[in-house]
Formats: sequence, C-alpha cells, structure tokens
Amino acid sequence: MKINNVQIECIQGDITKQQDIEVIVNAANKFLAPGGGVAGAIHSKAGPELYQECKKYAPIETGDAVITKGYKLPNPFVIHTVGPVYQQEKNPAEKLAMCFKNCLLLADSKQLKSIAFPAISTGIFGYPVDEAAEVSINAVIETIPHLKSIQKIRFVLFDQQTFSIFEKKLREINEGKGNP
Ligand code: AR6
Repeated sequence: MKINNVQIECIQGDITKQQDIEVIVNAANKFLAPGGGVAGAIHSKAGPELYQECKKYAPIETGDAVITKGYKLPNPFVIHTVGPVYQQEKNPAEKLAMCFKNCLLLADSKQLKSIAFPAISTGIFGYPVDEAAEVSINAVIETIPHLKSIQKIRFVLFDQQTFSIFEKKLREINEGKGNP
C-alpha cells in the first residue's frame, strides 16, 4: 500500500533480521531493560552495549519513544517505545497510537528513510491482535502526512496468525480508500 509515496507493508518474520531497514522498533518496558519477546531478541542480538545506552534514557512513559544505536544488529538504529498493558490502561488505543506516531516522528526527525515495527503490545502486554492491527495501521496512516523523510514502513509479524490479521486489515483499509 502506498500513501503520499510512502510504502506500507506487512511481512512475516523476525524484527532482528531486517537487513534493508535503517531503524527497527523495540516493544520495550519502561526501564528499557532486555526482558522477553521482541525486547529480548533485540537486546541479545545487539549485545550488552545496547542496554548500557538504554540506561541513560530510562525510565520512559507509555507511548514515548527514544532512539539508540543498533550495535550488532544489522540496523544502525533502534527506537524503543513502551506499548500499553491492555488490561491496565484506561485508553489503550490512544496509547498504542501514540507509540506509532512518536516512533515515526522521531525517525523522521533523524532523516531516516525506512522503519520496521513489531506488533507492539500484542505479546506479554496482552493487546488483542485484531484491535491492535486496526489501531496500529490507522496510526501509521494518520502520521504519514507529517513525515518528510520516511519512505518505507514495514510491519514485521512473528507468527502466521498475527501476520494474516495485519495483512487482512491492511488490505481492508487500502480497499476502503478506493485503491485496487
Ligand atoms: N520479531 C518480531 N516479532 C516478535 C519477535 C521477533 N523476534 N519476538 C516476538 N515477537 P512482546 P509487548 C512478537 O511480548 O506485548 C518484553 O519483555 C510477539 O509474538 O515482545 O509489547 C518487554 O521488555 C508479539 O506478537 O511485546 C516488555 O516488558 C509481538 O511481537 C514487554 O515484553 C509483541 O510481543 C512488552 O510486551
């Protein structure tokens, strides 16, 4: 799908293996500590220097985003954002949308051209995938008109089910916009 010349795509895969992307997004915790899921995979591949840098910026609030180097990852940069814990947040959709918006604006402010997101909050933080897909894709689409540098936005979905839900949602939204 293309909006204002920005490509949005969904693939099934591992966020730590996106060779052609300048910045990957980490579904972090407030302390920017390694943890499990995406954060565990990113920190173990990047090496211990990543957490050393993260400590300087922690703690951060839900919906906020900070950027670090990528160290041993194939990507020069990582943006860390904290998604909402679905059962604990009063307005999880608003917070999840903030994550996407803040990550995109931060990457854009660093003149980066490509960014990859995981399905933030849909693992340990318990956000239902169907709802998260709708909120996440719409947040990306709404932010695109504010971007100057970003040309490619990729959702990297780990398992087949999450991938199919995101792919279906992206297709529905695209068709709803009158695109073939
Ligand atoms: N690449 C892409 N997606 C992945 C990968 C991977 N390597 N590994 C898991 N996923 P989660 P959250 C998927 O739990 O819900 C951490 O401990 C996973 O299947 O990583 O935002 C942090 O430190 C799911 O669909 O993130 C926080 O404490 C999605 O990525 C907490 O978990 C998000 O799962 C954050 O929880």
